[in-house]
Amino acid sequence: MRYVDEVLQKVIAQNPAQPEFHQAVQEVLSTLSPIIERNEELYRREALLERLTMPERIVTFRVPWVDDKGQVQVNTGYRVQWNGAIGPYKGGLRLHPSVNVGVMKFLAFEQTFKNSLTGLPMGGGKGGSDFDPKGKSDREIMAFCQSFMNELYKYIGADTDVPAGDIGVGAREVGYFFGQYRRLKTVYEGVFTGKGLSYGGSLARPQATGYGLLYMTKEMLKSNGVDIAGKTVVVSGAGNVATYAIEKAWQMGAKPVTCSDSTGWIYDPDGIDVATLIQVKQVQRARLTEYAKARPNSQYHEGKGVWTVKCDIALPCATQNELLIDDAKALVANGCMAVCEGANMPTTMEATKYLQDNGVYFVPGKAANAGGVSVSGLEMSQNSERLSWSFEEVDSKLQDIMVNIFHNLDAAATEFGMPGNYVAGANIAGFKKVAEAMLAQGVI
Ligand code: NDP
Ligand code: 2IT
Repeated sequence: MRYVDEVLQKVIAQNPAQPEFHQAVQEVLSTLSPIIERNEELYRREALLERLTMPERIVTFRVPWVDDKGQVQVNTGYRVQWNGAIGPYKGGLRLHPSVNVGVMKFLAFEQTFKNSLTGLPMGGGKGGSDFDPKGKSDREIMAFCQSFMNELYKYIGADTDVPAGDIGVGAREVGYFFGQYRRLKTVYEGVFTGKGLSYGGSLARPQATGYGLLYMTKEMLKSNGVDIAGKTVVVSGAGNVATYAIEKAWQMGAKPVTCSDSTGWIYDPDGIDVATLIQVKQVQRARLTEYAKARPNSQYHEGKGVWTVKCDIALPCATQNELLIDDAKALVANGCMAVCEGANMPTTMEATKYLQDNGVYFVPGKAANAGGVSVSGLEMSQNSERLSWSFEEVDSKLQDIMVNIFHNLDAAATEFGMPGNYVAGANIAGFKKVAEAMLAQGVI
């Protein structure tokens, strides 16, 4: 049996009831064969894939907090430190009721390859909790964040593990986490990224994932002879990634016409208005029904549906497994030419294969959404030298990083006999650096 298949079987057997984790490992291993086969004996002897598919450490902890009625609530907290071979663990914290250990593991595993692709010295990690921030007061959010940090502070630090935002964690939550860390440790250090500008944050970090997604999309299309200007774009999500993807799509002369949240979606024939979206989701923290009220030409629909809208480019920016096989069929039938993932693993393997088989350019999240963690890496650099760079400087470095990632994965796909397969290219290019560092460091 092929080494990659043996390891996948072990992963599935040893990690029961973790379907998202199995999916992430399968997606990576199924494309690594060409590079594994070049060094199979060495990799087997070193148990390289067994080590790469197992976290260095998982911390699981209790998070008790008091709600506004005086009732004690209890959530589970996690930090998964996947692989530190190329730098301190780095990755976001997610607050969402769907969080469990399998979801955390898939995200930390993906993050390891993503961070490698950025070219910056960051290992892979992820964390979070099954806490649901929806409908909570500011005080309840703070109480939760402080309690979470009362345990997490022991395991993180500027040179060990540097968390950031993800679903349900934005500037407000990062502020509460950072404040509690500083209080407990009596140290002022760059232990978090995505911080506010007044306490060590980087300009352009809020925009970085969405902007980076569009820089990647534009470069990928350009290398295939296509201009992004004038293209119709459908976007899912209405949070950090979606909002700034929509903004940058406009700036590139494309027209983003949809967005969505966990209850419904918007089709705006005039294009999504970024100011209204920010007002509704970031300021009011309201449902998208409020967007429709403010923009009478737009249509609000309950449930899922953005992938049924005719488009040239689709950008899933909400959550995992939100683009299924029927969605892929609808996109192909409507003439969609490119899918670039803003979210982590939003497309199922079956849908990905269908898109690729039907000639749709497909860039996986670990490459396409790497702009966020890249600017996190730049925030760490600024914190280390105790300086702040201008928006233009950060943004220009972000553009260079995204363009480089594309050309690296494109070259890797070609070198290993799968030209145009950006999934394989991203996995191989991300794997190379981590594998080399692990082998160099011995049996760790
Ligand atoms: P936000 O919390 O800012 O926004 C998430 C959006 O997706 C919201 O509109 C939310 O709806 C919707 N959503 C979340 N979960 C679900 C679900 N289960 N079903 C339907 N809709 C859902 O998160 P981000 O924008 O930061 O993250 C979005 C994706 O991008 C995630 O996959 C994340 O891992 C990934 N990512 C984020 C990066 C970052 O820097 N923030 C970097 C790289 C990747 P509602 O408004 O109703 O909650
Ligand atoms: O999935 C991701 O890359 C993020 N949520 C951002 C991680 C980071 O450390 O900036």
